[in-house]
Amino acid sequence: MAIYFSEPSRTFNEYLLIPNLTTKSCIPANVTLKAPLVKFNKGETSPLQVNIPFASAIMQAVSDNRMAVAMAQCGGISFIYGSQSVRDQVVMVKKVKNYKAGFVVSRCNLTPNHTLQDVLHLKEKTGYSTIAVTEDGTSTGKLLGIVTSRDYRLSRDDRNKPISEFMTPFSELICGKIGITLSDANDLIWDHKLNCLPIIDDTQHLHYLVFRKDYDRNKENPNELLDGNKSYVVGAGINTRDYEERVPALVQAGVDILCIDSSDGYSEWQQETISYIRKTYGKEVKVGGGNVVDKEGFLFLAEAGADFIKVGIGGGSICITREQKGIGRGQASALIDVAAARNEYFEQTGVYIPICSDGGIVHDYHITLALAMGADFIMMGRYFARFDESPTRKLKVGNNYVKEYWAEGSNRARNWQRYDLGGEKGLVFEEGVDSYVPYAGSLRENLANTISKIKSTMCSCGSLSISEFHQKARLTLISSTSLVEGGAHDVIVKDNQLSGE
Ligand code: RVP
Repeated sequence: MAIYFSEPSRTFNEYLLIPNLTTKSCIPANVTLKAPLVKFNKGETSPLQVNIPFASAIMQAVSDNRMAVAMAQCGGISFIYGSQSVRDQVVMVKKVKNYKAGFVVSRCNLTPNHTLQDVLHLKEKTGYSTIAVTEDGTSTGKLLGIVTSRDYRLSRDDRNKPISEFMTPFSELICGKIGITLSDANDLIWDHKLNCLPIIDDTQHLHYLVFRKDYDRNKENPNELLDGNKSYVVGAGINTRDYEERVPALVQAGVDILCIDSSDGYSEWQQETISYIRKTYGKEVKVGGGNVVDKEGFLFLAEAGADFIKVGIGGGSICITREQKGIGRGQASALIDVAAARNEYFEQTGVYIPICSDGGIVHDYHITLALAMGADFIMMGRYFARFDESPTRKLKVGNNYVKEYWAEGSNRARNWQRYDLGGEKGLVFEEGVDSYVPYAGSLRENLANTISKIKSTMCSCGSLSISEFHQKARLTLISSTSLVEGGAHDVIVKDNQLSGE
């Protein structure tokens, strides 16, 4: 007879945290979000850690080299998508590992139709005074000019004056071509007495800005995640088909960690892939497995030798696996079970295997709940797809800006290896959709906001680190009526001030 789980599958929305005593030293500034990425023995620390517990999803629409650099600068990690040729994936990994500090993606961007008032707003919001003027107002749009505080006089200029009337136009700019070295870029800056050198490609699209002052990298990115050679740390997705070709190429390119990307990781295919890596590289090459949703799946991958284990089936925002195949589990229940299995395994073996909660994060507080439930780090797709740094197009739909976001199991990505169960090659039916997500601006600003919410909740729960949070968190299931009570209710909310994250 079939086995029935006695508890229903629960989602993050069904839980809330109960505060613990907040001591006076328990302030956000004292909270660390450092988290282990790979397994380690009791009493030791993980050989690979993240400074913030965030990983960007192994997806075409999320994790390319640009996202990976931005994530590492903020202290997290990207897993560059594997649903591309080995060669292309290697190029992306190399771009991250060879990324030259000093080349920054423009943080302040407007279009020529914006006004002086917009310039002043942006300056006040970000603290930066150099603004790239691009055709579409993005950091990678066609460069049309630059605005600095030297281009306007507040005492004289009308605030409604369009940027096109006072910017330094492209025709008067000195630019560097993509591929230029930092030292050549600095020479140009000195020779032409510039403050900032835009780096463009053959189609005049902006890639980076290089600033005159040799800026203090550490101050700019206090959390950045670097390897022993001071290159950014990056991960990559692999599959259970072409690993004998893909893994050596990625290792050669300097990848720091691999993750087998699959919707269902409780399989002999994953065991075989991990075993190949162990036989070829011993413990040197780190590899995560998944996804699983219960103790059995966890133990199988733990025994197979996975360095971390990813949790979640069917909870992704673009995922229709549950509808198509009828498999999956509410993300909260999956995580709670796997975390318990991880803790039991740790007690029995002395080996701590980090778990990653993958998919289904809708609100920032869901991240905090996932950490409370035992996740070491959180993988997200939708969250990151919304930012400038994701690889997809930004479009205007109606009155709103959106970014494209498509599933790996959609016809668009055709990542059939992710859903492979042996046998014939190819995507037989879709397990995901092609969609838009609301455009949300820059990764850095949004992450800072999310992180401050997480730290604040951790303080309310009396926890200064994720491991302390794992021990101390107290959670309650909520009823559907208390869910209503949790939002603004019985008032008329002005404008859309509570649109949230
Ligand atoms: P979300 O953050 O909710 O957008 O979910 C992202 C996750 O969804 C990915 O990390 C991956 O595990 C899963 N995914 C990606 N494609 C598909 C699919 O086609 N079903 N699912």
